[in-house]
Amino acid sequence: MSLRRVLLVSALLCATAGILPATQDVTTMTTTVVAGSPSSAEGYTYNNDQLQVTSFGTATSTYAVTSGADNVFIRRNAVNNNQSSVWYTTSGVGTDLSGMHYNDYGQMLKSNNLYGGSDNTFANGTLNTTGNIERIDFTWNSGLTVTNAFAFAVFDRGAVNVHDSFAIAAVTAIDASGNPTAFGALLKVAAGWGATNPLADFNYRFFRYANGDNLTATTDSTATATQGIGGIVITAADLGLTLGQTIYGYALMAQDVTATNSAELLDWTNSTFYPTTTDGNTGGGGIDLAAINGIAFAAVPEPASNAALIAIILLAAWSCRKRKAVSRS
Ligand SMILES: [Ca+2]
Ligand SMILES: [Ca+2]
Ligand SMILES: [Ca+2]
Repeated sequence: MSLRRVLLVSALLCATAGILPATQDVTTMTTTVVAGSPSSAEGYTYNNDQLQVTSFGTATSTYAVTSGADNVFIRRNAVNNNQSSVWYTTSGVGTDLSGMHYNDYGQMLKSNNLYGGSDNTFANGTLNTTGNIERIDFTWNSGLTVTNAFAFAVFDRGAVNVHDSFAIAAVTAIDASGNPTAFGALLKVAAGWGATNPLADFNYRFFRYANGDNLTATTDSTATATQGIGGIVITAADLGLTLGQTIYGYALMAQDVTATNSAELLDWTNSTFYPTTTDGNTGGGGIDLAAINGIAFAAVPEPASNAALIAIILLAAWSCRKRKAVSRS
């Protein structure tokens, strides 16, 4: 095989081995239960179990957890009530809850535990079902290298086909404390995704808080409901990233963000870019994140990288030449 032919075949293979397909629903989940010992908080018994996601599947790929974020930052406006809403899965015994009690909203969000999450995350207002959250950042201090297997994922509590809209952008630079200093392209995901819930309906209880990220003194914990969990994969291509690029995490926002560049995305206290009137509807800021955030995933087995493909082709070409040389001798 001539060198020109090797390069042509390599180029064709590289073109088809590009970045994985765009936003796909999560259809299956593999989980591990880490059992805890019951304890009390805010008048309830928490079993302190953790239902961890270890991998999940889409129609075409399986993704496994590769790492967790070092930092989480909850960015709030100074206009709406300084509130948070959380849900915890009920255990089936009296008013007991399955998971762990978290004292901090951000730590709860990145705890890799399907037994809890946030409710109406980006809804703005004064009702106790709303608050002042505009952006949530999950960052890795040492950065992540973008491969063609790399992905993030977002999980929402809700009914099939009515999962909430949101916006997401990769963090492309951070300061010494892990705060984003630059963002990549903004991706808006419309409401109505999730034709399959990989976690079936369960019973849960709402907890409302009126002290920012502090989750130690609930103002109301009377309401209960039943829903499942859906998930959606966000690939490097979805975020406009290139192979080999170093990123430092991602930020979630409501879909009504009007920012069109990195400088505007950074400016979460500017109501021109981050409206302080975001509603809690499915097509607004009503996303109910499962506590599976700030996790990097990778498709398994990892698709061969472009470099690996070129190496395989060159090896095959070399082996062909060698065989020809042997047959001539
Ligand atoms: Ca939802
Ligand atoms: Ca808002
Ligand atoms: Ca909601």
